[in-house]
Amino acid sequence: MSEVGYDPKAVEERWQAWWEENGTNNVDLHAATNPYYVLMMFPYPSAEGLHVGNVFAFTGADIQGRYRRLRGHQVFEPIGFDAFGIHSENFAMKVNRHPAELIPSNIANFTRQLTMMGFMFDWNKTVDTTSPEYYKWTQWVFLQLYKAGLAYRDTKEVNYCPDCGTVISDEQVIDGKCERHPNTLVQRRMLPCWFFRITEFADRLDKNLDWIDWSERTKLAQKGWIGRSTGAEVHFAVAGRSEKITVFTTRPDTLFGATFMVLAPDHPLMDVIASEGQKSAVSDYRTSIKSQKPNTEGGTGVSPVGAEPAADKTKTGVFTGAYAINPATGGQIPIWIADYVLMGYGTGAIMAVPSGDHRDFEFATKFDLPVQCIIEPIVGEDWIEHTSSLETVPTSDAKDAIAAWVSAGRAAWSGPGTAVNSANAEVDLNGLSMDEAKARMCAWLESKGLGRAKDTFRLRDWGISRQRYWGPPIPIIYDEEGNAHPVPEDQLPVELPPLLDFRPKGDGRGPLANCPEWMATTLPDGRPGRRETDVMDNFLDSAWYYLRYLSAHDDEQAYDPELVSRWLPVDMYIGGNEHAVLHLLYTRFICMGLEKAGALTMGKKEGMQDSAEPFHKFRAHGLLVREGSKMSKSKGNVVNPDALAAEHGADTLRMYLMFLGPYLQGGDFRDRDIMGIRRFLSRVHTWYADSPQLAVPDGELSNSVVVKLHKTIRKVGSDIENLSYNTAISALMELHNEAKNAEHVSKFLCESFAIMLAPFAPHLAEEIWHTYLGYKTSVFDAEWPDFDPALTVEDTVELAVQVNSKVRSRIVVAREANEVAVREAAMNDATIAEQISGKDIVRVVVVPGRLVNIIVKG
Ligand code: ANZ
Ligand code: ZN
Repeated sequence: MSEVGYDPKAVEERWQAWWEENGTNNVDLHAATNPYYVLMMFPYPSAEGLHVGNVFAFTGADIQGRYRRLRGHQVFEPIGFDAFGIHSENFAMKVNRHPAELIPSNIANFTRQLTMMGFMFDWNKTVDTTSPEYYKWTQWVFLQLYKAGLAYRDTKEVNYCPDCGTVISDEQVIDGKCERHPNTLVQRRMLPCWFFRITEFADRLDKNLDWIDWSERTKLAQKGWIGRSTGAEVHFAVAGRSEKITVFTTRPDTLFGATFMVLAPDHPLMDVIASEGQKSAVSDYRTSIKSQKPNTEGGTGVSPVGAEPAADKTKTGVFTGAYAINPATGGQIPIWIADYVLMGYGTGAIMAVPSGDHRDFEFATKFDLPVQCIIEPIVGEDWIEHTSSLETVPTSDAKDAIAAWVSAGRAAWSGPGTAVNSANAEVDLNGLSMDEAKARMCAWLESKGLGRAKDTFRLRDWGISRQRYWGPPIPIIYDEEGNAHPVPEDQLPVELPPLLDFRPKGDGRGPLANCPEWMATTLPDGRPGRRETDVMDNFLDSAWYYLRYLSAHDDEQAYDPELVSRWLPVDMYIGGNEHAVLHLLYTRFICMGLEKAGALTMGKKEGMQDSAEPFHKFRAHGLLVREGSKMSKSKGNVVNPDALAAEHGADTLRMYLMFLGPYLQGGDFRDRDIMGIRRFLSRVHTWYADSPQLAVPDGELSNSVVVKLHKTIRKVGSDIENLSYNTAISALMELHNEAKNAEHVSKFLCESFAIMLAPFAPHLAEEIWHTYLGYKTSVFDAEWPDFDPALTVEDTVELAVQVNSKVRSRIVVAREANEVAVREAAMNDATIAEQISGKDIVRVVVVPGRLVNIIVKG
């Protein structure tokens, strides 16, 4: 097979220049009548340049954009740079340069590489989050949320990474360690910080995941993070006092079995209710907990949200000397304090039901507290998962033993069962199933004002303060009393001063705090003021960038409402699942917040049940691995796309990456396989160079080629829509094999193949379109070919078509096609249509599976 003529470098340079000259990729946002917004997670422009993993992700998104365009949409496919943040800042410190100095050359390098790969980006609408023209509006977003009551400052326990020298968000803590410093335990520090009230939307953020068209694994991760618990809030009176203790429980059905209460060590009521005799024991216990090293792995410090203290840990706690009244039994129950109850979850207080909850059972066992059985277990095969007991349960006769042990208070049971010992004069749960008992208990509590059904979420407010330099300053000014005032919108941006020493000092204050000239300012009312010195979390920059793309150079507004309602929600968003609970949750919150502030109204899209959801569809792409392990810098197995593109061409690299495996699952990068794609594209090129002289009218193609072509059109279209690129490429290869061995080709075949190749190998397709198929306009202004459904059914038969009993043509139809369909197919056949045109049809005879005979007159 000769490679004569295929010079990827020349082809790619030619068409990239042509696209730029002709503005092929630029869309008129205001004029679009059939808009399609395809978005990919924009990159952080690192000094190392584009990673082949980025190329993998972007190619998959670019195929969507190019395909939709061929389907008649005006496609907006923007790109930008997420250049603020610790990552850039740490790198700058490492190489002893200023980040502001490094970013422009990194962006220039990324731009070169992205252009080289032939993505359909509209370069007129690109953004750089570190430019004042961009972050002016990031600060504006903050102010909108502030006005809507969604931004607040609070001094609470936050996650502090000593190596980062800053507070980080809950989402950036992985198993108690910093996501950037996997060996560094995150500390819990009391610091004044700014928060976004994401918890206000917890219910909505969770519920929308039930219908939104996103990758399942992304939705699952987000649901887990939001962490809805369905249960009830119950109020307990404190004996002899006016205070009430409210608990959150997922098991209101077990209220009759609540034999004590436990409060978190830092529960605010603790100082009030502890009895004189127990005050010092309580305070000693609290001190002992505080002094323990902050740790989230079974230690006794306060854990970040989501981290449960290890189950096998021996329980500690002390009696407060106070008693509460169980509202169901009317009995007095002791109130304890223990660190297995966390202040940051629910209400920071629990009703302890040792017969139903293993942690409570362990605690009751250790401190000799009463256990009251309130459930008759339904013991199944999985009994062991639901049991915890004082003694070792014998496995032989366990099933029988369990029920007896639970009723004797020798074991706790968390599995299914029937309520027992659960009645008072007003409410009777006995004999009910767990769910029935929950509902009845909630109804009773509500009727008595003692509680209500309620859901609790693990999600906590988003801490956005960073005590670092490389981010947009939070637009707040303090007066001399320390009250916060928003910076007036017409004074934005609050520019980041060009600090030479931007290293964090680790004192809990940002580097801007060492810049008194910058801090000193004036309040709108003329009083002296002091600027906030924290900068905003990098995730805020990326939480609204898809809005800014639409108005990238608009000095008057963050985004144009008309464009927002025309283009949003984004039709297809593609990115990595590592952002499931960070970026993807924050963006959803930001849109809900901006909508609440009256600052955002998106358009309507089919199937969208919430007007503030920014992404109609989201698909998480897979990961690229190399020899079995994830490609990453630390493993030293990162592949540089420059060398590969230079050697084989961007089209080959694009197509190779898409051919590695299912796009949504990822694939293994093996360098040697790239030659297979290179040879394929060469053969395609040669075929076009040789074929046109063989072209015949469509009707004269052999049937097997026709069927193959129509099946391929159907398959490639639906595969692209399902992001199944590897199978689409296989289908193109098969079609090409069949076509190149065929005696003849037709115009429709040659054009269809070029169009179908175009999303994958845009440069070569453009070359073919112009040089061999003779067009003067872009292949991307062509129309995706239509397939004939009758030709694509799997089980087909070939029928002879006769006109006045003479065979004139052959058609392929579905074996099960009915007479009407067969007749229609016969009449529509190009040859037959010509033969019978202008004649009277007397009769049509269909012999199933064999022939059609059309009798005509005249
Ligand atoms: C009584 C009860 C009886 C409970 C029973 C469980 C089983 P999830 O599913 O994680 O939401 N709880 C509530 N707040 C807590 C806190 N701040 N720290 C530690 N534990 C807390 O768990 C909810 C259950 O965990 C609640 O339901 C409560 O114990 C406990 F047979 O209440 B339960
Ligand atoms: Zn860190």
